[in-house]
Amino acid sequence: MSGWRDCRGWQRALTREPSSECKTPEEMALFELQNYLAASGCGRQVGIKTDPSMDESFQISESDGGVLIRGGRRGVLYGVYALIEALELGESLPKGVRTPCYPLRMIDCWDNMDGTIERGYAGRSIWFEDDAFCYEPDRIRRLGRMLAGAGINVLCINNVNVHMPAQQLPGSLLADTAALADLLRPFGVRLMISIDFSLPLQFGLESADPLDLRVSDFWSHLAQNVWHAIPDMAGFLVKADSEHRPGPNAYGRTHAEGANMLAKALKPFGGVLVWRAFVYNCMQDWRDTDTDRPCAAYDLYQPLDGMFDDNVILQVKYGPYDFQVREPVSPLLVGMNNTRMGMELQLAQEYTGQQIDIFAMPPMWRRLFDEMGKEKVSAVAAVSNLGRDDNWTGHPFAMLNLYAYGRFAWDPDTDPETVIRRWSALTYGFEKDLTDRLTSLLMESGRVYELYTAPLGLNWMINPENHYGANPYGYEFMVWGTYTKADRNGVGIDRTAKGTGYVSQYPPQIRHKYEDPQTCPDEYLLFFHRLNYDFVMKDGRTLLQRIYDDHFTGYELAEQMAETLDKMPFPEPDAGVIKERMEKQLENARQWRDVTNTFFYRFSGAADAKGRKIYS
Ligand code: GCW
Repeated sequence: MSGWRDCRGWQRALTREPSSECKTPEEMALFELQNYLAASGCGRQVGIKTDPSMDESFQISESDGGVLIRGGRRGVLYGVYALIEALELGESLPKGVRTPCYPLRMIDCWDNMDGTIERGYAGRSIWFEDDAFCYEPDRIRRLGRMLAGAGINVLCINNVNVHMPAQQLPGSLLADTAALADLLRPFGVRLMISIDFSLPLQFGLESADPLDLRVSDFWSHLAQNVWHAIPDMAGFLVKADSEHRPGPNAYGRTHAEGANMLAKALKPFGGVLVWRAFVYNCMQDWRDTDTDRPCAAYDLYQPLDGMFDDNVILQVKYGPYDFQVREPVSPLLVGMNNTRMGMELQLAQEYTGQQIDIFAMPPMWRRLFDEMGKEKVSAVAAVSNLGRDDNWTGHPFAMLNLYAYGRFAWDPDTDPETVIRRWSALTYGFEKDLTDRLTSLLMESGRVYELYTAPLGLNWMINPENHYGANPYGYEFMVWGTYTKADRNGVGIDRTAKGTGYVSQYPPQIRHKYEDPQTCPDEYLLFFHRLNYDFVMKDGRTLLQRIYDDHFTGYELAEQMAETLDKMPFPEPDAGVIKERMEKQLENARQWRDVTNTFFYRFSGAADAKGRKIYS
């Protein structure tokens, strides 16, 4: 990837680096506008008018050949980016007042201070190295432009599994965080940090009990320091009692007590406390059939509905497991009516191809928002797919997911195809038919990946260490509560009332759809049901034949994707990377197809009805 310096991708039209002179989003808005108008020679008269009461909203109006962008302090910057996109795409200008649906549109980075990124697939951290902050300010400004251009306004800079030299938190670490916040402020991006619930212990307190006054004083004092250094800090993010992280349970306290204590410390400064709901028994004995991991979060949090302070956001992963290719929306996201909720998505392709295999996420998000109802949450977050690689995301197409996430965060009614087409056109500027072809390839990409990896809701048949590659029994006897229970007769877990009862966590209209295998969508069939291989599916095929067919089809479609991409005139360096990764994807898909089909063939003893090769 030599010679490839922070390629501009969908922001190609912005030819000049964002200026270090701009200190506010209003100044940046003016700079970006002039930058664009000069470079594009578009000759339009464009004015900007700030109306602070509009905050993040903007309105673009046209009169007598002139254009006026009216908006709040941050709104005008969003307005400028919206104008530039419309002009670049040859679209008519956005009409009416545009306001983001969710006030908190977050990116959560799992960056560690040693420079590594947990589940990162695009190189090292952009701002950490050797246990310290380390970055080029220019690159941070480019990042700010990218986030603001996508409409994202909060960046959580460190891993929820906190590995920070805590002692420095009130000192040098804070000064450095403040310097980073200064660089991102002109883009309307505020920072958040992940904190360790047991931090008081590291400062010599004997306990981190949330009901101990010394503990709450400690946090209040820390919050004072943080907001003194960074007055517009967005808040703290916490992973507690989850995968061996410390939390309130150690002191016999509930998660509401733990979260509220922290929230109270942040309240005077307007900060939010984002509390993750990724809590389950990660030391399960696989012999224990009474425990079903997807039930865990709802069982724990639903009884606490209404008990969280109003500056707490309960952040829930989109599905009840963990970012699998296909999970139904978490019942917690539909079942908490008196708590501020946030949905957590994952741009990092941990289980979706690791930025090697192509996986465009907008169709998945469309489905999730439709299943959940956009009004159920008041915030969205997404685990970052960014890193120090020169193109930011490893695979150039992975940038689509960041861009599209921002669009969904502004408007959860976003149409997946439209957002993919816009990104494709902005990034590559192909003729219409090529853009159409790229758009439909990307639209299908998630489905293709699903077919050769995990069709019909068959999750977790992967390598446990790195979460990449076929390994049907990889998770079967582990402590993680992740089982498919394949045997010679069938596969899947019965999550109906007769089984683990998970389906009962949904309201009736959703429950009824899933609890009967005849009405349950095929994509979720083995998530909700345990079925024999000779079960007859809606299309008349047996379950086993569908498993075989889906894997064969997935591979064939991946081959077709490779052919289509080969004929597309991507510029270098994208062309080389796309080709090299597609080759790996094909290798991966072939392995996945054959390993999985052989696995089920060995158990069932039944050959493929179409006589295709299944290795014995
Ligand atoms: O599935 C797991 C990931 C961990 C991650 C965890 C979480 C940050 O494999 O790497 O830890 O989810 O979301 O907390």
